[in-house]
Amino acid sequence: MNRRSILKTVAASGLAIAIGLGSLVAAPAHAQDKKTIALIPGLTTDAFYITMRKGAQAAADALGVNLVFQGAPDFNPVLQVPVLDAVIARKPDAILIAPTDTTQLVEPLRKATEAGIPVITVDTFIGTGKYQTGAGDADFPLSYIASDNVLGGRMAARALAEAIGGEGKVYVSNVKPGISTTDQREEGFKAEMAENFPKVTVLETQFNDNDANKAASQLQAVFARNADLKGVFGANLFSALGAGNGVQQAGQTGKVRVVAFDAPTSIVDNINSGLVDVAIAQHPAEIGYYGVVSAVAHLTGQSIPTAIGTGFTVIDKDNVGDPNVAKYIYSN
Ligand code: T6T
Repeated sequence: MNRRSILKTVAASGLAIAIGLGSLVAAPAHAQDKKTIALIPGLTTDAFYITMRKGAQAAADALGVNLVFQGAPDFNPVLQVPVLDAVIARKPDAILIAPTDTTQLVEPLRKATEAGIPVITVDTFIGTGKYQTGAGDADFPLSYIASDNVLGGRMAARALAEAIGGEGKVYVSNVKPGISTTDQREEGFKAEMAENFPKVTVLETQFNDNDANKAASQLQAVFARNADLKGVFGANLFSALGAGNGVQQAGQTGKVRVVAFDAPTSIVDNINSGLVDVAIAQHPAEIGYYGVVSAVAHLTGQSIPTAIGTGFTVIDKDNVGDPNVAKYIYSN
């Protein structure tokens, strides 16, 4: 191969990686002007955010920027705000954050913008999630990168309705009101049931504060009040884990059907044993990857989309063994 065709081949393979990165894949930054991007997760010990961090780190390595990962041990705005303040004080070049409350993070994040630090929200949003519109007082983040959570809730409703034969009592095991993602999943779930499954009764939502043990006790309490309970939708990792454990502890595996949002490693056993019918895996690594790419694009003078949607993979007993599906199971 002559020099020109080698260059062409290199350029072509580079193109696939660089789609959307524009000039960002050019020369790596010099050590002293290496940009630093901070990623603040909803909480540090959740496999969803651990997987997001891996995607973010992959992009940071590819683009020659530093990634700092700093968060609180629980999904709680009271704990997240001091972490955010500490990150702002270190003056990173950009902040990626999963805000733990749609309203309580607005003013703390405004401080970042006022300090000249661009903000992108990942996974969750503040305000309405419609950014850079000139409307409302929470549209200042540059971009929102996440799953379509209303759609995810609708997908969960269809899966659960199918599992229970289109009729009977179900409920949503959820974290707490005020979190954009889980609020939207519940909204989508209820809308889908109301529109397309009139024989399904959705009981009152049980809020577990992201505590799987509480979600398990709540399942048993709901079952004690409703012996004809047919199913439960666990609206995030801990809600689903706990609701599934509750079903197992009540001796109802396969009788009270479970649809889980998120895909921790334990989901494989839970699907294989029949405890969980369907898990809707988000693509957190994609969220992290595009978060860093977008931040670097902005920092190098490119315009960026105000919203980027990432995908889902629906996992059930028929495909859980397929490596192309299993790769979406979250890292620990
Ligand atoms: O479901 C994810 C995330 O999307 C949500 O905002 C909070 O809970 C998780 O992190 C799972 O625990």
